[in-house]
Amino acid sequence: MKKKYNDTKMWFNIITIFPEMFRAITDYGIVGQAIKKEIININFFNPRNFSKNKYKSIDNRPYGGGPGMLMSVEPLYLAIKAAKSELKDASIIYLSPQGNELQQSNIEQLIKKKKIIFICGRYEGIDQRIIDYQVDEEWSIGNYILTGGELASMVMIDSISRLIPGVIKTKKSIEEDSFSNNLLDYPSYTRPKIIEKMSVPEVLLSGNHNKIRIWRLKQSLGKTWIKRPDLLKKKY
Ligand code: 4F9
Repeated sequence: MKKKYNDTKMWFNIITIFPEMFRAITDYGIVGQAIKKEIININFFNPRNFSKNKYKSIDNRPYGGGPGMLMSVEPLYLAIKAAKSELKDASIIYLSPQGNELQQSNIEQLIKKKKIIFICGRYEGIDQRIIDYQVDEEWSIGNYILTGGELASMVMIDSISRLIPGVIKTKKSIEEDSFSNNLLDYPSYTRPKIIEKMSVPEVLLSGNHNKIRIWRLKQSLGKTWIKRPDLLKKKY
């Protein structure tokens, strides 16, 4: 089937032995809607379907010994080949604790790629030759270990997807995000004015938009100063 490419559409091919896990993002919320609207396209390539041995095994022992197993090279390699042939010129991303730690600014760059193949490792990881010869970028979502790369890929897809034009309705809500200005969010309130004796800051009810803007900036600066002084260093 011929696929139409356009400027804003984002294509993700995912190499995983657990494609069903991705229902957590494909079947719900904003990413789910964007897939329905065909702003985002996600396809899966399961190494198990490329395993040539009798038991369809997809793990193997590491050379040199040691605990645990690695993903088998051949099924993984064939899955990558299939994913590449369906998505020409895609960047190949591998999620692991060895990668650079992802920042919002990196996500803003990644959205420009339009076509991304994610390799989700399981067990103790993947053969170094795949990383050396196939992978373009290796990223970490934080300094902790997961049971596999699927959740990390979903985190990346989720944060990339919300920046695609048409996925989130108002551009303003993206521009005002924490981190896009290196400040934490100001506190927000909605109706009613008072609940169980807890009230809304008076200034927000004043209708004075300039005063409100200054109050919000002060709140953002104060909160960032106390909770994330590292972000202020980046700003100035
Ligand atoms: C991937 C951890 C990205 C942090 C992949 C086990 C991972 C990970 N960021 N942990 N497999």
